Amino acid sequence: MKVYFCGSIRGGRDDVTTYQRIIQKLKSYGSVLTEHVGSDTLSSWGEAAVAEGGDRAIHDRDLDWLQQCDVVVAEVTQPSLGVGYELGRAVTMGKKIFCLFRPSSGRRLSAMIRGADDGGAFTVSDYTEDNLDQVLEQLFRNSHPIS
Ligand code: 6IA
Repeated sequence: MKVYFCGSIRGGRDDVTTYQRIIQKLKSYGSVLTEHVGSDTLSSWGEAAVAEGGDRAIHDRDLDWLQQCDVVVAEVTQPSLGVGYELGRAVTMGKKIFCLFRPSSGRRLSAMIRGADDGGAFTVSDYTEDNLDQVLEQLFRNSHPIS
């Protein structure tokens, strides 16, 4: 199974250790196409230097991976335009989507994400640092992605 993980990059890197935890867990279900999202060395400003082809190349490569994946997992606590865009594109591609939100952050999730939960292909799950593993296990137990 190919998993596309979304997490904030230029939107802010406050939750990067949580992204790393999620990615580690996701690797027990399949290959994670976007492991760099959890990278410690990817600062919110410095990634342009790393990406030789610039923003266009990042966008096109990510959409290509999004097309290939079986399931999209997005950590949506830290607001990110890129993550919101990826989710919108994933919906039109008909992908299975799991969003993870941490209410203890004190933030309120966008109505466009919370309100997209249809109890089927698009789900939003609230989690805590303590129950993250169990929430992921439950999501993957109940899902039947293609291949
Ligand atoms: O608006 P944001 O930057 O917060 O958007 C974050 C989302 O867009 C993530 O879920 C990524 O999938 C995608 N994204 C944004 N910037 C990059 C990027 N930069 N590389 C890959 N995906 C990105 C360069 C990284 C470097 C290691 C080559």
